[in-house]
Amino acid sequence: MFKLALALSLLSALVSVRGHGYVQEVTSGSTKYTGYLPYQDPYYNPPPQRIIRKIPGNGPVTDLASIDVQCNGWSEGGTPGSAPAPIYATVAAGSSLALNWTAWPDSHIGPMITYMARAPSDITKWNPGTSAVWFKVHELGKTSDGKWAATDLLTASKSIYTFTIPSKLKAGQYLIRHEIIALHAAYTYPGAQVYPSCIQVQVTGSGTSLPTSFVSFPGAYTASTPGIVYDAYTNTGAYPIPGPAVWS
Ligand SMILES: *[C@@H]1O[C@H](CO)[C@@H](O)[C@H](O)[C@H]1NC(C)=O
Ligand SMILES: [Cu+2]
Repeated sequence: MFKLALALSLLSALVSVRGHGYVQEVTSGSTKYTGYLPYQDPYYNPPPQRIIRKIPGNGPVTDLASIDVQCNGWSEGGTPGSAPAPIYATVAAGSSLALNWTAWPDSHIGPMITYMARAPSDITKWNPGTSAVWFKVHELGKTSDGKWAATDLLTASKSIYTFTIPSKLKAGQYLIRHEIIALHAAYTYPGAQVYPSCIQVQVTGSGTSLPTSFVSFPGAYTASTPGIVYDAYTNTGAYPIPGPAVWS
C-alpha cells in the first residue's frame, strides 16, 4: 500500500510538472472537500466519494461541439458527459466557494468562468445532457492593466479562485460548472483549450430567484463566439469573455 501511494504521488508530481490541471479541492467556510483526483481515485477500491464529477485526466477539451465540454467528459455506461458523483457539498446562498487548482502552467493564459444549473431532481443522478440549463454566475478575463485570470490572478491568490453563490438564488440542488479557457493556441479553431470541472452542491437560504435565460454545453461556445478564436499575443486590448452575461 505504501509503495502504491508513493508510486501514485510520484506519478501525480510528474503529471503536474507536465502542465494542464484541474480543481483539486473545494472549500466552503471551514469545510474542505477534496476534488476528484484522476491519477489516484480510480486506483482505490472502494473509490473515495467526491463532490466533483469524474474527469479522465488533467487535459483539455478542444472540440466545442462535444458533450465533453460540459464536465470534462467521462462517458460511463452509455451516459453522455460526466457521470454524477455520489455526494454533494452544502453551501449557503450568498457565501463564497474557494476552488483550489493544481499548479497552473504560466503559458496557459485565459479567462476563468463559472456557471450553475438547477437540478430538477436528485443531483447525484442528474445529467443535464445537451439541455439549455446553465446560467453564468461569475467571470474573470483580462484586467485593464493586462493581467489574465489564469495565470496572473490565480497565481497571485495561491491557485485559489473564489466566487460567490448568488444571494437571491432559490434553495435547491445545483451543478456548478467552472472552467479555465486556455488561449495559448486559440489563434485558430480548434485551439482554445477548455478545462471544465462540475461540482455538485445543495444551496440553502431563503432566496426565491432563478434566471430566465439559459445556455447549453455543448452549444454556448462555437468557433464564432467572441473570445474563442483569439490571438492572445497580438491583442493588447480588452478581452471579450465568451458566453452570456453574468446573471444579476
Ligand atoms: C490546495 O490543495 C493542495 C492539495 O490538497 C494543498 O496542498 C494546498 O495547501 C491547497 N492550497 C491552499 C492555498 O489551501
Ligand atoms: Cu496544457
